Amino acid sequence: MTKVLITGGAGFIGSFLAHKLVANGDKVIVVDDLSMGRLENLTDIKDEIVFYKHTVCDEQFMHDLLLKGNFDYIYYLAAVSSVADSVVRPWYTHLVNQESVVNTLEFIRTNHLPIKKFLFTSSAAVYGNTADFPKTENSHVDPLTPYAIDKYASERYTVDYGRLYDIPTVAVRFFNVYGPRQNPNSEYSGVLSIVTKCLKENKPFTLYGDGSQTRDFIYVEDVVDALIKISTETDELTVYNIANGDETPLIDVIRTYENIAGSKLNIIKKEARLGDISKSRADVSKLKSIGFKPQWSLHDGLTNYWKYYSKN
Ligand code: UD2
Repeated sequence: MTKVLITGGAGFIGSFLAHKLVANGDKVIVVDDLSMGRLENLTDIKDEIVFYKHTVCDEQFMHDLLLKGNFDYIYYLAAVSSVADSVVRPWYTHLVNQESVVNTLEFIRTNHLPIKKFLFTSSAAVYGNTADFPKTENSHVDPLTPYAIDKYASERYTVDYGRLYDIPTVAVRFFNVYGPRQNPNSEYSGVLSIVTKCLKENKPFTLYGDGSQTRDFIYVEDVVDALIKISTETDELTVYNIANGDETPLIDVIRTYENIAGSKLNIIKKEARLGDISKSRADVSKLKSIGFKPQWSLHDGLTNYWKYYSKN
């Protein structure tokens, strides 16, 4: 039986990945300190997985787990995913977002652990505000925050450990992932999680800027398919963008969502956020070249999201 470790497996994307791998018949082990993730995200599969409430920063714990685990695949999603938090607590977030990653890679190297793949999850944040458009994996990077710097460094370490020490590694850069279970509780949460909450609870939504800013939104189930494909069907030691490859103005997404929900969002307009990117789109040719095709249109993804949120 294939054994899989998911760090951050109680989070938004990690919990979807855990569900999918359990459904595929894999043995899934989740490590999550529940700082961002929630145990409820794993309720449906709680009897089928092994769950450790633990930080990935605890070296001894991670070493014991890696040594005893005999993992085939390691999906590294544990992170402090808030950019704003990384600006407030750069040292702490650095320990989680970079040091824990290198520590894990180093343990795999020095103990010759026979893994099939180590996959690290990075972010489109590494591109910063560079002019290249759309973003290919070879576009310039300009990581502007501790979060982006750590993500960039960790993806380089990941690919480099692969090249230097012959470990099967790969890294991915997420664009704007949306879907059920995304935590809407901070003003820096994914915009669609905030829109969903405001629609549902009839609360005012603050629109920063005029809504013409574009984003490349991808539904979480497509992200999970991409992750599994990248880890199981490629050997290239490289980085992949994970996105749809389309850009949609935020205001259009909001209008579509209002139609689906059958109610109007109460929009309050404010100045654009400092440093907000006006256009974002990924070039996904590399991901497509390994046979990935997104299955969820924005309309279908939002419809499913709304259905889920209306039930829960
Ligand atoms: C995403 C990532 C961020 C970083 C960045 C790099 C998420 C949640 N954030 O930021 O971590 O990687 O990409 O480029 O994935 N907005 C509103 N009202 C709100 C919230 C957001 O108008 O209440 C706007 C926001 O100003 C932006 C757009 O919605 O123009 C998308 O915001 P976001 O925080 O979901 O994602 P983004 O792309 O800014």
